[in-house]
Amino acid sequence: MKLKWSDVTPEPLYLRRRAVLATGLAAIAGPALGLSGKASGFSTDETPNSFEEITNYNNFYEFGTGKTDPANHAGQMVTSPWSVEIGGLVDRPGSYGVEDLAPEAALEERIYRLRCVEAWSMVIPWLGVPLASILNKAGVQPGAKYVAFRTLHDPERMRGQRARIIDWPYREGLRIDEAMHPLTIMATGLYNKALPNQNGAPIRLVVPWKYGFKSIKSVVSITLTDKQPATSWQMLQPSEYGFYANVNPQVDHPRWSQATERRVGAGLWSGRQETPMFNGYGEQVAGLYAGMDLAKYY
Ligand SMILES: Nc1nc2c(c(=O)[nH]1)N[C@H]1C(S)=C(S)[C@@H](COP(=O)(O)O)O[C@H]1N2
Ligand SMILES: [Mo]
Repeated sequence: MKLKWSDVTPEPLYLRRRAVLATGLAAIAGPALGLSGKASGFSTDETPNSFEEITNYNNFYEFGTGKTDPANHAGQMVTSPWSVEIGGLVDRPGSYGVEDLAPEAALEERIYRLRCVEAWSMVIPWLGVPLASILNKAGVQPGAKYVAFRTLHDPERMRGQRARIIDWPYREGLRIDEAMHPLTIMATGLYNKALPNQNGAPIRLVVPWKYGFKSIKSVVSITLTDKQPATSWQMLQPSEYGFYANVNPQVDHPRWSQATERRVGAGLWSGRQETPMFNGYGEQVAGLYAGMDLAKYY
């Protein structure tokens, strides 16, 4: 699906709809989660980046390592039909259609900050469903401790896969409690539109308190396991990229500081901004890591 700038909902209309959604979600989910305050408790009230920024400044190494490579080449990826193989420690393994996993009526808007490990950030209005709702469809067995994800492998259409930067396909993983957390979603859209290919069509993970590389795009398989799965960036450079990859301004990347970030599109005069612990989602997720040494489990 090719999107034009003119296809996007005009901003005033979009913001009004967003306000309505936020109020509704806060009423339903806020009290249940013990969340209060701004927006819905899930969504930030920060201004989203423009559709143009979100879809033209990307990391999707399957299409090249340049920031505009995905916008230029991801159109070649075939995203329909598409199915996601769910297997491992589940009651109902099988091949699931995207429409079954994320039916239109179940889609929620989540406006999340995205913090790349390279120290740039954006605010993105995703459309998606909680990953928990997908895992529950497959029936998680008690022995499942981790979830492993894989991206499509198609070197013919994914030109970046002809280079061996990564041991393709791209792999990611989460601990089961991270996967079941209400902030963790599988997105199928953004700005009220189907996900553009460069953002991980037709379905991708979004985990807002972790560095962006955890949010694996164009997912074709989800496997529940009892062992921590190998993940692409950790396989590539374990001293620089860990399994957890929680946003943490106190633990620097060996080659640069993680204390601050550059908000894409912020303009020439606004400086770098401070990066908050867990990308600002600490109130919701810090409990997942109680007692863990986050410098060791980075
Ligand atoms: N399959 C796959 N998923 C991926 C990547 C990738 O190269 N391949 N890049 C990751 C990185 S580093 C980031 S920052 C985010 C960027 O998501 P966006 O382009 O939608 O903003 O996607 C992540 N998911
Ligand atoms: Mo990233």
